[in-house]
Amino acid sequence: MDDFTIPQNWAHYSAADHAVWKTLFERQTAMLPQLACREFVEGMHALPLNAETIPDFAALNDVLKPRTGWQVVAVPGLVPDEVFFEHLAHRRFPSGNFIRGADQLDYLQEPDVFHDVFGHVPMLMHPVMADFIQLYGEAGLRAQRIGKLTELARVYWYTVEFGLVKEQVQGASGAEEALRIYGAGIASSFTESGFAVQSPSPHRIGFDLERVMRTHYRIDDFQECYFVLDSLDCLLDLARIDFDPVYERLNSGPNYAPGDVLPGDKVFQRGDRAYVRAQVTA
Ligand code: HBI
Ligand code: FE
Repeated sequence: MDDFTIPQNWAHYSAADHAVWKTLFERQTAMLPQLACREFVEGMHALPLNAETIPDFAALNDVLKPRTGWQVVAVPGLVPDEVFFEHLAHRRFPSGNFIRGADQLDYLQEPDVFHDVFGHVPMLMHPVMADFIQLYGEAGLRAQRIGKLTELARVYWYTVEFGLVKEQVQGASGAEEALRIYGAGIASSFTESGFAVQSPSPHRIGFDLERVMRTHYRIDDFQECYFVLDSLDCLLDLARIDFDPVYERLNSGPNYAPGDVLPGDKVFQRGDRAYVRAQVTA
């Protein structure tokens, strides 16, 4: 099977490409120490990332591979699901080798090198996330064979892409609990980083596997709901779960809209949904 990998062709990036990286990189590195979880920030600092140039995957892999066994491979953009899962199952993270244009800093349809490298690779330095994404790749291959990919993809979406995690931080009056970003879709977005953590608009609800697998998500705008892990270690439990009985239960019962809050939810914050309402009337 064609694995869709291509050479990164680092020498082909233009000065304008590097300049876009610099803009994105400087915005996120200024903001994330206050908003992202400790593990993300540590991963970010431990990697050979800098503002001036788009990273060279070979240099990233020199640090990443000895740490968690992962490596970054270049692909032209979105790849077929099966190809994507095969890579993940073998601890290869496919990264778009292109970068968005300066006119698309805040929105793009296909994952580019900034989303894939800046958003995902810091967490791939963490052993728990490293194991979780590999197991997700294996689960994805199976889910695809048995027609359950829609449900499984929601787990990835609401964790790896848009997850928040509880963290103890030092507040003005001692240790307090805060919600922090670990999801790459948030961490790579200037506008959504602040929104996800600080806005009164979205719901923030404790992660529950079956609840999440019944919940639709939006791909075209900020999330209406973020799911919160008690700690990153919860991903390990999640990775060990036998999904087959869960899939079985999902054959009946409801699906939920992104903005729903249910009686059984552990609500960290019920959003006022002001942002969503403004979009509808706009
Ligand atoms: N391809 N390059 C790339 N990156 C992704 O995140 C990606 C993909 N192909 C399929 C896919 N994601 C998702 O649809 C699966 O997680 C279901
Ligand atoms: Fe992603």
